Amino acid sequence: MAGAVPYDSEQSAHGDSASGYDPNYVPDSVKSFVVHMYRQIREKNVYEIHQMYETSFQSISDRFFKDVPWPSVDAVATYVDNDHVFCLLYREMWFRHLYARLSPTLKQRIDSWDNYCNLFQVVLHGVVNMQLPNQWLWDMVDEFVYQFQSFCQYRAKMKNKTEQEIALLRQYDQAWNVYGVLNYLQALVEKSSIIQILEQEKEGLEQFTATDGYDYSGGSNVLKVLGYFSMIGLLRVHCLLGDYHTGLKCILPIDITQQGVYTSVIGSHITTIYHYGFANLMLRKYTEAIREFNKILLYIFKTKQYHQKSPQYEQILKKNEQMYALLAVTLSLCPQLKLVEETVNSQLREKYGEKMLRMQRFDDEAFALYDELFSYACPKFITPSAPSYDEPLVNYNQDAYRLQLKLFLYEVKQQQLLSGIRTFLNVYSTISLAKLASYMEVDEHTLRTVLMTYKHKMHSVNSDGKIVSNMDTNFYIDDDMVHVVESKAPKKYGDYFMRQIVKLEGIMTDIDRIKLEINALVRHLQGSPLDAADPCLAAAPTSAAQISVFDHVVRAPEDPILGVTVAYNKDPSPVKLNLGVGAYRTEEGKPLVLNVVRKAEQMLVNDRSRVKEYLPIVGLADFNKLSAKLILGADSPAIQDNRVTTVQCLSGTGSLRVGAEFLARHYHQHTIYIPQPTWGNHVKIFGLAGLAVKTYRYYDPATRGLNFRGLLEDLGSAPSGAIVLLHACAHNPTGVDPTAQEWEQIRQLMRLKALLPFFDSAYQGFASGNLDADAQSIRMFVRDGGECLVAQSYAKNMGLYGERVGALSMSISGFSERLTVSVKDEQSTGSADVASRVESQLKLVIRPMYSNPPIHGASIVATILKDRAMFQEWEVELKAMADRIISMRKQLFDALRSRGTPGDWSHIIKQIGMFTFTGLNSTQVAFMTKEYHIYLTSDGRISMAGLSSRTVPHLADAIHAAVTKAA
Ligand code: KET
Repeated sequence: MAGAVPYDSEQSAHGDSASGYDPNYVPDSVKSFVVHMYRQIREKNVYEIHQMYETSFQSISDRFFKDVPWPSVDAVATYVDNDHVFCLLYREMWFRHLYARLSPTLKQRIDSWDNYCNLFQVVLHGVVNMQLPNQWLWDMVDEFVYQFQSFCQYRAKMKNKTEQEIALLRQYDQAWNVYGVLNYLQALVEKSSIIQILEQEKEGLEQFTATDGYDYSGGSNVLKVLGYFSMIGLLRVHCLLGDYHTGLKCILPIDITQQGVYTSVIGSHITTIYHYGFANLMLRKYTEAIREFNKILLYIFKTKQYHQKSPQYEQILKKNEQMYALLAVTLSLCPQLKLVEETVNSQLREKYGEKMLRMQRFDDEAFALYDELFSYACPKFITPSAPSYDEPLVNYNQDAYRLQLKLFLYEVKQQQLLSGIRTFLNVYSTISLAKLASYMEVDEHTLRTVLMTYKHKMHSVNSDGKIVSNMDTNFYIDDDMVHVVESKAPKKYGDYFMRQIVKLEGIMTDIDRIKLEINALVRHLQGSPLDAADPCLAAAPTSAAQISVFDHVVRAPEDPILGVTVAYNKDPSPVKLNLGVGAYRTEEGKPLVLNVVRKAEQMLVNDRSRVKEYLPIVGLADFNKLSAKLILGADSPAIQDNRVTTVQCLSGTGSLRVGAEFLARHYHQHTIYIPQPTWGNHVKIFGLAGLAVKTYRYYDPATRGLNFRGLLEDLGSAPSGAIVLLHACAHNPTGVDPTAQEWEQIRQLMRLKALLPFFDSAYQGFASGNLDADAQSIRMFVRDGGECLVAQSYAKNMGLYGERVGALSMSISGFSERLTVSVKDEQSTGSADVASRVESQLKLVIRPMYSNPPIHGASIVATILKDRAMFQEWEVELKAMADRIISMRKQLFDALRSRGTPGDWSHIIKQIGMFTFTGLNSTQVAFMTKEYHIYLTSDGRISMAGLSSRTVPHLADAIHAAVTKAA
């Protein structure tokens, strides 16, 4: 069926607050929500959709629809071109909200079923061409199963049903029928080919997990991901029906030991493991249950703080508690504590320590505890079939639960016999049957039976049909003796103790030596005659007569970039040419001080009021404000909302380092991904700050262009939250930048995976000659409202290399403020406050590093940025530098072509910014330096700014010779 649920008087009886509810009234915020959402869906902006779905929907619900439904779909349809699919999605959310906050009527339950049928039909017939966030797709499957379960519960409570309700139940007997539910889930699995996709992924033929199920080539992820989540839906439904074996079979295609798309959404992760663990517990596969409960509980323990604001938070906590209860139960039946990690163990002790002790006794009280914990933690079992409506109306909604409880307790009872055995087997290595029988107060025959039962009960069948053991202690009977064998090798403590002993001995020796030294010193100070034979005094390492205590220090190699200048300076040749460091030179080969810089300096010198006092720790306030504007744009909403904090640092390098130190202290993820290749200093800056540095593919030597696919794959498989270093423009050393469209895809991927962007902007204005154009990549990330770090340098674009002027800006997420304008007043101070707290911590990073930054360079920059005319003058000079570089590209390219140098040199023209990544290898570079006195970095990078019309022919000759003569 289509159209809205008629919200008639009978159905709106949800208490007083609903009495004024008009299903056709659409508040402005809802209007803008649906219009915006519809547009984002059409434009496939998954990140925005995700944000609206997670944040705006909740806040609008809280504000307007706390205890009434959202406006009817008919009322909003006009705002979204009556789009059929969008209306189905809207209704799905409409019902979900209704189920969560009110209690649905029978008619509404039936209508919701209809809506799911329509929605799944559309998806199954492949006419949905959109990209929806995994969170949403998961919620759909999750809610579908939940409503099914809720319907079964509702229907089973027959006692007070009205005649009208029973008539409806009879009439719509297909609604939420178990076969229909299973069929839809199964159809989604099959139609999506997800099982084949996951198979092929193992052979490297498919990319599903690495992209979190998203399709970056413009396709739709909806069917695939719904199919994927449906496997988990099936597991859950089969568990609700008590068919654990089939349930586990349904998720076999998902490798539960690895991260996967199911771990990309916390709800799906928890639901999967909860049911997986529970099914294993019921099938007596205790070790498997313990292992997975342990892992997920540890995961929740470590990450729950990040979900505090999520609408799922309560649910997460509840499942967490239930899984502790299940773990307590499982461990009591199978005491494999060594599978449990320390943190989880201590939580478990706190919650259930005492109960677990009592449960091990297997008396009536223990039995009651098993009952209690099972009942608290088990799924809401259902009876899937409809009752006979002609018989007396009784409630039977507890039947399924009682049956499962009975089965479980029956198993527990059987284990009772076995607990004694376990105790004795743990103590003895061999014991005679007679003795054991007497300890256990049974006859030998019974004991043999019990021992066999123990063996049997401690085994189970795994998914491949193989019998596996859950035993911690194993035994065999030889004649009349029971021999116990440890089934798992005990941990080797020997090594550990040996290492500790050696370490302690070392410490003792050190202490002895220190004692001797102090004694000698005391004697010395007391004026007692020096004992030349005293080994301590004689060897005092700082005494003048000795060789240096730093004698062991080895010579470090020169820096790969700055070392080129050192070598160049030593070369006496008149034709020598330095193309190593990225520093601008004029046509005459001279360093350039911009006119506008000279002017600003003159103004500063003339201003007698200027003093040389310390700057504040964060630097010059004006400079910081103007720098943020320059990079983020004067109209940046982030700046307007006061959620940007900027600190002056020592040029680009210092800004990167301060940012890195801050992240190492205050950010939960300590892995940073840097492009391969990148500016060589990045590895050291981030590594020394304590971050783990990994690379993502960036450059493809074959095409001398961007390896976009590799980049997406690598970022796609980065752990959620990882930091990613991005060159804002004019990538160093490759000169290859993503296109605007590629940037957009990178942004979407990063936002989805919550990867944290850290931009290095060392060349703003040098790529295109235009300051705004070169900042587009950054502004794209700031515009979406998410978090972002930027390190800015004025070394190149203002030619202030040696003045060390730069800035670190951090833009704090301001999502809620921007999208839910109507609820702004409730949240508006949040981000600005975070920004100021962040700044306070940045000060703690800077103060012990260099206290505060230098004043001169920042004053020059502030003077220029502040004054309109000077700013324009700077733009003209900057453009001239960029243009000269571009003309050098053309000249070099022409020169090589005219020489007929082998190879395609078009990349010289295509690449942008200060550098050309020539593709020359290190042998060819060495040849050029030796024979032609041309200095460049060994990776073949040349600084185009170091060239001039005069030196181009010399360089072209050198390259020609290197390519034709050197290997
Ligand atoms: N980031 C990048 C990408 C970069 O190329 C440089 C400098 C910097 C940051 C730092 O510059 P600062 O001077 O701290 O603002 N690169 C050139 C100079 C150098 O290596 O120090 C270069 O690659 O030649």
